[in-house]
Formats: sequence, C-alpha cells, structure tokens
Amino acid sequence: MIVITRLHHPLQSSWPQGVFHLIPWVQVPSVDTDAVGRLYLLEMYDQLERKAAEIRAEWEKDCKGVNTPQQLEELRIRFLGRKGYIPRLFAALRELPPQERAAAGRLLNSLREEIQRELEALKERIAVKAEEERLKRETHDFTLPGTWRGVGKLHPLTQVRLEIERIFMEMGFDVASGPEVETDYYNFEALNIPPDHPARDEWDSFYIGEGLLLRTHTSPVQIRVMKSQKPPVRIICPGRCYRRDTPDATHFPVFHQVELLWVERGLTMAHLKWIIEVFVREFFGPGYEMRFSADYFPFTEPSAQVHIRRKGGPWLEIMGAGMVDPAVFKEVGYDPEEVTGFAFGLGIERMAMLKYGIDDIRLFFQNDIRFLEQF
Ligand code: 2NL
Repeated sequence: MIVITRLHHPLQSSWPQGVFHLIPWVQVPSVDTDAVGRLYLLEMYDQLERKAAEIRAEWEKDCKGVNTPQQLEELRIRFLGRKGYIPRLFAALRELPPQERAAAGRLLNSLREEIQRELEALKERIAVKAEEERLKRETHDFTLPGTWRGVGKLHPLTQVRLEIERIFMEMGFDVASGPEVETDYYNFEALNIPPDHPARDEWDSFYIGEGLLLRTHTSPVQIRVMKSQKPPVRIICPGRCYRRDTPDATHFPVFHQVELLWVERGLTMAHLKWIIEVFVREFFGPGYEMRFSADYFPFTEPSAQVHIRRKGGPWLEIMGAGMVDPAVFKEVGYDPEEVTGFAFGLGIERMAMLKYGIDDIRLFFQNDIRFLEQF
C-alpha cells in the first residue's frame, strides 16, 4: 500500500502535470514507494523552481514600467507584500519535507534578496529622476531683483548720544539716568530755583499736577546721584527732556540732553575747560578754538556759555557750563568748603546739527526715511 499524503500542493491549481500522473501506482501494487516519493519531491521542487522563474520573469517585465513612487509601492506589495508572490512561495516551502526545505529555501531566499536589491536600486533611480525633474521645473532667474530686507540703523540722535557717552566713559565718567516725570523739587528747587523765582520763565514746563512735571533738563538725575552717594562724583546724564516751546528750526518740545557733573576736592574751572577741550577734539575733530563767555544759571557760579569755531568760521555755541553753586551742594548735603565741582549741559540735537550741518531740529522727529538713512 502506498500512502502519499497531500498530493495537492498549494502552488498547484490542479493535480501535478509532470511525470507524476503517468505513474500507474494504482495498477502496480508492488511499486517502489521510495522511488515514487523521490519523484514526487523532485516534482515539487521542480514546480517551485518553475514558479520562482515565472515570478522572476514577471518581475523583470514589470519593473521596467515603474516610474513613480506609487507604482514602485504597488510592485513591492505585489511581490513582497504580506500576500505577495514571494511570501506565498515561502508558505509553500512548508509543504516540503524538512530535508528538502534547505535547497528550496536557498532558492527562494536568493530570489527574494535579488528582488529586494533591485527594488532599492529602482527606488534610488526614481528619486534621482524626480529630483532632476523638480530641478528642471523649478528654474530660477538669478538676475531678478531680490526681496529687499531693509537693514535698520540707529537714529542719528542715538548715534550721537552713544558717541558722546563713549568719549566721557573713556575719561572715566559713569552714565546715570533717572525719571522723565519729575517733582518740582528735583527739577527746580534743589537746583536753586525756588517757586516764583523769575528764572523759572526760562523753562516753560509741562505740568501734570500734584507737583509733577516732565523734566526740563537732566539735572534732577545729578541731584538724585549726589543725594545718594558721597563725593567724588563723575557722571554724565543723557536723557529726554521736555519744554513748552513752539516748534521752529531750533526748538522742539521734546529734545535730548547730556549733562556732566564732576564733584571732587580741588576742582577748578581749568579742569572744566580741559574736559570740554578733549570732548570737542574727540567729537568734532581737531582744529577748533574755544571761547568761554559769561552767562547765568541759578545752579552754577560762575556760569559760562561755550563757543567753538574753525579758523575763519563763525562762533558756534555748544553748551552752557559752570562751577556748581554752593547752594546746590548744601541742598544735597555736600560741604561747599570741602568739595568743588563743575557741570555742563548740552543738547544732543544741537550737537548733531552742528556735526552734520542739519538746519532744522524738526527733521529728527519726522521719521522721514530719506532723512534718517543718511546717517
Ligand atoms: C544748558 C546749560 C547746564 C548744568 C547744566 C548742573 C547740574 C547740577 C548742578 C549744576 Cl546738579 N549744574 N547742570 C550746569 C550748567 C549748565 O546746562 O544750556 N544746557 C543745554
């Protein structure tokens, strides 16, 4: 009796078509069972090999028509997907007896590896082609004007302020600042300008009630510094100031000041003159002569206005200055017999106008880019 189980192989749609069906095993009871088994296995292996060759051929044919990632993915699923040809072949492998699986497995493995390798190559080729096509499509005209991204710069007043700060910082002065809304005390009284003093007419102010006003100069910063520390004091106070002036070519209700204050034992007007000389040379350049002439400020005594000029040019007023009035020292708790000091105040707008030849202060506040971009 011959017992051959599972003659119907999963790869076969009907009974095997090879030599197997020709074996008259039913008619020949004394058939050599081993020989029949070997034949059957040979047939199975043959079938597998043929199927592999078919798959290989189909692959060769179909991979030529693949041009897009989608087509590639379809091809991959058809051959390597969970229910694709190759996994189905591997499933069929299980139908072979163990001793035959190795050879068939090697065959299928090499087929699978080959297809995987070619799939990768195909993927690479498609990517390269897609990139080439993208480059062909996206051409650039490098002669077209670019998008202008304006490079910002500092406002000319800021540039001038920073330059002035640099000069005095190099001479050892600290930069101090304080509030723009001040009390009447710090803005006037501490500076030896009592209420109802006629000198107040000089500084037409913006009052905002309850003894508060917009500072008319940066001197209150210096008062605050002196009240908070002992001499020596070497500071400059740059900042925004406000006066109730009607705008014209040289006046604007908002403007910027730098005041300097140096308090120490033994300072004289000669030191003041030296400091200003150094400043003028640094800021305006060499070749200027300087003149002090008498002036009056309630907070300095003596007081002076300072002019400079180039040879043959007109005298230009650059600042007011003076020796700190003893009344101011007493107010902040300094002993006028112990220390002396000097101060000056200059307008940043005026410095910028002199340096760059600007004839109207209002230009600084109009934010006209045609003006601003020149600095
Ligand atoms: C000007 C004049 C000046 C001062 C400001 C000052 C400050 C203290 C004490 C003494 Cl705390 N003086 N400042 C001194 C002289 C002149 O400014 O016309 N500026 C534009």
